[in-house]
Amino acid sequence: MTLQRRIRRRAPPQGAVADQDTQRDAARVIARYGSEIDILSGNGTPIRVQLRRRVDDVVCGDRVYCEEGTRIVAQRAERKNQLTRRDNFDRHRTIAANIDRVWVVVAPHPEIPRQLIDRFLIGILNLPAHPGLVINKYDVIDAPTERALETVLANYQNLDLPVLRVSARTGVGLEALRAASAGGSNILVGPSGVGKSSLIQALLPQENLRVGDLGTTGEGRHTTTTARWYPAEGQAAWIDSPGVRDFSPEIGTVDELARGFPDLAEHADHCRFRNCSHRAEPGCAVRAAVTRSALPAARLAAWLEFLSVVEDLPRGR
Ligand SMILES: Nc1nc2c(ncn2[C@@H]2O[C@H](COP(=O)(O)OP(=O)(O)O)[C@@H](O)[C@H]2O)c(=O)[nH]1
Ligand SMILES: [Mg+2]
Ligand SMILES: [Zn+2]
Repeated sequence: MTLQRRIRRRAPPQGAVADQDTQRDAARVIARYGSEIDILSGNGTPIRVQLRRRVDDVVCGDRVYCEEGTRIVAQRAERKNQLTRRDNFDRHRTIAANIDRVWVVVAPHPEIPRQLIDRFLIGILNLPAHPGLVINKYDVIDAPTERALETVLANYQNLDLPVLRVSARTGVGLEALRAASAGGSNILVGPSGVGKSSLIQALLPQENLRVGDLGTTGEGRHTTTTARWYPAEGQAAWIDSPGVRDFSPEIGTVDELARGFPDLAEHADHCRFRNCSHRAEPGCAVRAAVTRSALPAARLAAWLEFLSVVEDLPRGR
């Protein structure tokens, strides 16, 4: 699937939605299963309730109200934001809503999916939400892999991007991850098999997550199929999500693209032309920054790749 097809404009919001100030006694949606959802009850146990077609746009992380004395959802509270991806049939799938931080989880083997990281960054900064990078399976990294990893990570040094090197297996780095997650909702995204579910399991031993190898035969695959909300201490929450091989940010304009490149924007303020594309214009401060090694060349390359895609999008809706 081409990148062009994968970057699209945002779908309009829909559904029966309550505005912010009536949200007080709404219940958190833990997970969605077809026309039913699990919500978090007052004592922390899940309750299965029914959706109606009129209030169908409900996902993990949403807040909903039930009809008085029933287990039927009457209304969904307004969302702060939502993370959406395109499925194999090119349909928009909202993965989760009301997200404060998005942690892109990767493993050092077979290799760091750098394009996936770039794409997620653009999407996350446009939600908007705080991005973070988690390098899991640090217990099995060898010296050459670590050197290759550090080369990739150096590209992101000018971003306000926490990078945590962790191991769900040995517990290394988990306290740093827990500390960085405090007081908000945190979703783990990334490819299958990198250890997203294992990380939440290690952080919340009282929970019982589906963890397992891809391609395990016999028993079937113990992988995550729908996003799930896990409340944690101190008003924090973790959201486990199904693995994605690819992700395309839902952006349609150059301004939205620029939001995904704050490290370029810092220099772009000094370009001679206000709408400089940083391709070949004279007086381009972004290219000058690359020349004097103040900006990694890979970041400019990533910008230019996405820019041609956004410029080729059809105008208007
Ligand atoms: N060596 C090692 N293996 C891990 C680590 N975290 C997870 N795994 C293994 O990686 C596989 C996939 O883990 P899982 O949590 O299901 O990945 P997910 O698809 O991202 O949710 C499982 O076999 C885990 O035991 C880690 O830190 N180190
Ligand atoms: Mg999983
Ligand atoms: Zn420029």
